[in-house]
Amino acid sequence: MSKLHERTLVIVKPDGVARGLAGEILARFERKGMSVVGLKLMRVNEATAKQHYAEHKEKPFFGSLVSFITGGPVVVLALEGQGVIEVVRGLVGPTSGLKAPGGTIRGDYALSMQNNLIHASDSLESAARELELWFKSEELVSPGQGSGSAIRPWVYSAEDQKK
Ligand code: FUP
Repeated sequence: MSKLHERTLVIVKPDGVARGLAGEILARFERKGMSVVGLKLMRVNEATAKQHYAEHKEKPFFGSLVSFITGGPVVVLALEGQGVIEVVRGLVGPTSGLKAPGGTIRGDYALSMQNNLIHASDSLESAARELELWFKSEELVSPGQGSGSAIRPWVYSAEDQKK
């Protein structure tokens, strides 16, 4: 697949949705030039939450994390673009809102470790696993068919577009 079509999974967690920040957060990704290829508001059931956070199942905060993410609606996004997995992690910032620098999403809007507004896949493997867990294939548009197609020639150089 073209490097411009890398994909990542982003969740605006219940705190972000309840605080009315979903639009603000989505706008940051749109302004960066990324393409939205999947988007929905939904409730998370416990089984999906546990699968999503499976790597943390032995951690002391696991139960609290599952309660938190299932405690209200979330907005789930699939984003596409060159290097999006790493670029989105950079825009989101370090895990704790207390440590995240200003300019990052968590740094600008969060004051907690758990209530840190947003989840973003951290590797190609987790992005593939999480996109599959959260989206049915028919809920995602084809590569290159997401939002922002009109600006793509300005976001990417001619060289980028050959990748
Ligand atoms: P991140 O990749 O930055 O979202 O963070 P992790 O995958 O390390 O952790 C997943 C979630 O667990 C975080 F978003 C917040 C929560 N967490 C805690 O509540 N306490 C901790 O000590 C570590 C993480």
